[in-house]
Amino acid sequence: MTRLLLAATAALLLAQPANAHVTLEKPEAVAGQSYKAVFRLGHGCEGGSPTTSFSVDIPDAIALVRPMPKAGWQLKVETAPYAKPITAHGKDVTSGVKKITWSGGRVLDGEYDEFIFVGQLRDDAAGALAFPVVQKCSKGEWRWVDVAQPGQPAKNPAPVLKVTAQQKQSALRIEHVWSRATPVSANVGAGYLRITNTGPTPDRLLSGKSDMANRIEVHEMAMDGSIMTMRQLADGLTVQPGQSVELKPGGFHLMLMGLKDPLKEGTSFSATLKFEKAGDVPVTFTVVGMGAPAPSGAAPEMMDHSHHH
Ligand SMILES: [Cu+2]
Repeated sequence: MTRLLLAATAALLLAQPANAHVTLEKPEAVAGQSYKAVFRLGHGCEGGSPTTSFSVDIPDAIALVRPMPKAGWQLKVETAPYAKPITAHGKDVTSGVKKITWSGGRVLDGEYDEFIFVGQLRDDAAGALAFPVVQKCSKGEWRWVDVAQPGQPAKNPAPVLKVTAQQKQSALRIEHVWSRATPVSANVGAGYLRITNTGPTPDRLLSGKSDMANRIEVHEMAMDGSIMTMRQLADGLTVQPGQSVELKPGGFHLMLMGLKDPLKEGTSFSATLKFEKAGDVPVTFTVVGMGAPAPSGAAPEMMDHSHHH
């Protein structure tokens, strides 16, 4: 129902005014994806004068732009530094095409033609992206550069691309989130859970935060010879695609540093986990008794955590 309503609203918003004579073949795109812009030219200038030049300004939200040459037309590009670099093939690209002009060709008034480029929508691109176009003819020109304001349609509208935000669907499944009660004197606590990565790329648990503690670190416990040691994983804990990682007593765990109140059996507390890609993920820890085993479904205990720190 909601989706239908949204679709209907989008269709209304995208409906081009009757006088829009340069339009984009595909007026919708998703941020972070490549986009092929096909500008459709429907007619010449006033008096039926044939079109001889077509130029388009490239907004900052689209980068790595490459124009498509057209037989019989000269292609000219103007480049400029980007407001911020964009990464392509592992390298930072700091400048690119900001204006494209096709000129020297001829489109008669009764004919149809297309002008094309490809580019990359930035991850943070959003909303209505206007591409100001200047169409020059043998006699006169059209400046399709106006942007509609609320309640005020554009007189000579620039072609507009509606960019929707990237779908940030979490590829992580987080289960068995639990903790253990702490003695009154304790200033640290531990948190355990299982992370499953159902997505196609690795992600990393970096840290966490909660009102219960000053900060939450990711720790690993391991044997150093015959001594059990604990260290913070400064680079976080990586979860590979298709894999599960269990944070459990005796292994990986979350460390609540600077505990503000003792953790009490039978209570729960909320926290936010921070992942490199998935971002902030809210979780709720269930606190079991000091000597109690892990809740059912969680990993079997390997070693009690209370001997550490
Ligand atoms: Cu620890």
